[in-house]
Amino acid sequence: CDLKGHKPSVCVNQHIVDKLEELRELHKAKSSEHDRWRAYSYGKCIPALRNYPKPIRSFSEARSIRGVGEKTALKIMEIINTGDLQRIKYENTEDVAATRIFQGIYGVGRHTAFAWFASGLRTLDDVRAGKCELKLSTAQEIGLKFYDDINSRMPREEARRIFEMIKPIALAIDSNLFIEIMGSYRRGKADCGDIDILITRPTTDGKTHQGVLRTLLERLHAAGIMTEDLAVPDDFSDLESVYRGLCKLPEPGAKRRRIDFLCVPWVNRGAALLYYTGDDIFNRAIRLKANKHGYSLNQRGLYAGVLRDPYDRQKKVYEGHIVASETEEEIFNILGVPWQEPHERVR
Ligand code: DCP
Ligand code: MG
Ligand code: MN
Repeated sequence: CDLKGHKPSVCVNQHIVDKLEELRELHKAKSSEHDRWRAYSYGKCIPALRNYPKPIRSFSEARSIRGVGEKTALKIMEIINTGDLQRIKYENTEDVAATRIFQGIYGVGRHTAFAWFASGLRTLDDVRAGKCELKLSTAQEIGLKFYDDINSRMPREEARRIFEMIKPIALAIDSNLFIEIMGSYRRGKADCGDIDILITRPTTDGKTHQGVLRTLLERLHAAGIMTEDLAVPDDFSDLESVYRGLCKLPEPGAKRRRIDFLCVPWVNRGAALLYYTGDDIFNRAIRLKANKHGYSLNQRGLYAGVLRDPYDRQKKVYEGHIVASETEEEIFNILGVPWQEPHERVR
C-alpha cells in the first residue's frame, strides 16, 4: 500500500472502483479466512485504481497498475465491456445477504451473524420477533432499535456541531484537557460514520485526565447529547480507556450517532493521534513498514528491539522499548516515511 498517496480530486475509473468495492464488501462479510484475505487484497488494489489518472482501456493497462493481478484485470475488463460484474451476483448468496444485514446491528460480528443464519434467522424482523429463542445483549438491543440511524453516515457539519457542544463541557471540567476529534473527521471526509474523540492532558502540573471521562459522560447525558451507552470502561479512573455510545444533537428529529471516546496518557498522544486518525488501511501499511524495519507500532508508541517468536511471528517474546510516542512527526521520521497531512492518509 502506498504511504505517500496523493489523491486526485476526481476518480476517472469510479464505476470500476464501485463494482470492485461492492465485491470486496461481500468477501468481507463472509466467514472464511480465504474470503477475508481476498477482501484484504482488494483493499490494496482499490486505492491504486482510485489514484490512477486516466480511464483504463485495456487488459494490459489494467495489469500495469499496482496490486492488479490477472484475475482483477479480467474483472476490470468485464466492467468496462458490460458495465457489470457477474461475480457480484454469484457471491451475493442468501447467507451473505442476510448476515450482512445482521452485522449492521451494533455488537453483532461475523460469527454471531452466521450462527443466527444457521439457526434459521433471515431478516431483521426475525431478529426483532426474537425467533429461534434469540437473546440479545443490551448493546445489541440498542443496535437493533437504532439500526437505520447507526447505519447511515452523518454529514461532516453534524459531527462538527456535536463536537462543538462537547468540547466546552469537557473544558469546563478541566481547562487543561486536550480534546480533539479524530477518525474520518480529522482526515477531512465530507461524511463520518461516527465521531471519534481523543482525550488526554499535559502532566506538567502533576495532574492527569483520570476521572474526567466519567464526569463528562454524566454531563453530556444530562444535556441530552449522550443518549445510550454501548461499551463503558471497566475502570473510569484508568489513564487509558475506551468508551462507545450513541449521541445526538439536542433538537427534535436529530438522528442517533455513534460516538467513541479514547483517553490516553499524555506521553502516548502522538502514537494515539496517528492510530486514531487512520484510516485503517493506512494504519495497516505503516505498521507493516514498522515491522519490516524491526520496529513495532501500536496506539501507544513505536517500539524498537521487539523480539518475535521465530515460529509465530505474531507472538512477541520481548515487547521492546518505546522510541517514539509523543508526536506523529517523530514516528514518521524514524520510519523514514515522508510527512502526510491527515487528509492524505487515505485508502
Ligand atoms: N482503526 C484501525 N483499525 C480498526 C479500527 C479503527 O486502525 N480496525 C483506527 C483507524 C480509524 C480510527 O481508528 O481511522 C477510527 O475508527 P473508525 O472505525 O471510527 O473509522 P473512521 O473514523 O476512519 O471512519 P468512519 O467515518 O467510518 O467512522
Ligand atoms: Mg470514525
Ligand atoms: Mn470510531
